[in-house]
Amino acid sequence: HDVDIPTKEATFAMACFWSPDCIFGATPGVIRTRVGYSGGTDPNPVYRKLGDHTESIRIEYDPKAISYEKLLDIYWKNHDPTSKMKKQYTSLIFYHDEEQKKLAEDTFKNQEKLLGSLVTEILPATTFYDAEDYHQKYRLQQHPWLCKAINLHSGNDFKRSHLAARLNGYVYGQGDMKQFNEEFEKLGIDENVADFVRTLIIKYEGQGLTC
Ligand code: MHO
Repeated sequence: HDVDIPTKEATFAMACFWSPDCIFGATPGVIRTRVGYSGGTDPNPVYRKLGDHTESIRIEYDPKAISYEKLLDIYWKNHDPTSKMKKQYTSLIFYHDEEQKKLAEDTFKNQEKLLGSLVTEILPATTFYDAEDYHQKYRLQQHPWLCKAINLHSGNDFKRSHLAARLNGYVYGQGDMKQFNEEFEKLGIDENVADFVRTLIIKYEGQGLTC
């Protein structure tokens, strides 16, 4: 399930982390995702006791296949950076280097021109606490037959697997049939599994994400 190529990291907070896990997971060039808590100073946050942390997603991407600008574009388009939320769901960009910081600031200014004042904060990436296993690839985990068929069992499997990242998007209407048909063989899944995923692509196509 793993893809062994050099990756870079990107980290965002954009409200409930289940949807970004689907959106980025199905984006070509994204290799792995994991969801967690970051941005605060309270030690060892958990879902029922987040303290001053925010639901966040950490993305490992292939910089040869997708740019950080493109990831930022997806970030801005898929949440509302103008609405004041509680800390759990606020809008944050965590940069991993100076280049990401600069691009985050530039796109922030563009968004501000378009939308008015933003709540988004741009912060250095610090400790990222992985969320509980049941939050990892949450939409995929709603299909136990599928998870078992592709050999995903432990929480670590859900965090490390490239296939898990992609299917978590497809089973919730992200990516599309064309993209799926082009890549399912490369992902190493058989026709049985592919057919199961196709029924879900059809079911969720165009439905829009809730959380
Ligand atoms: N409505 C969902 C949000 C979960 S999200 C990971 C729930 O309360 O379970 O914040």
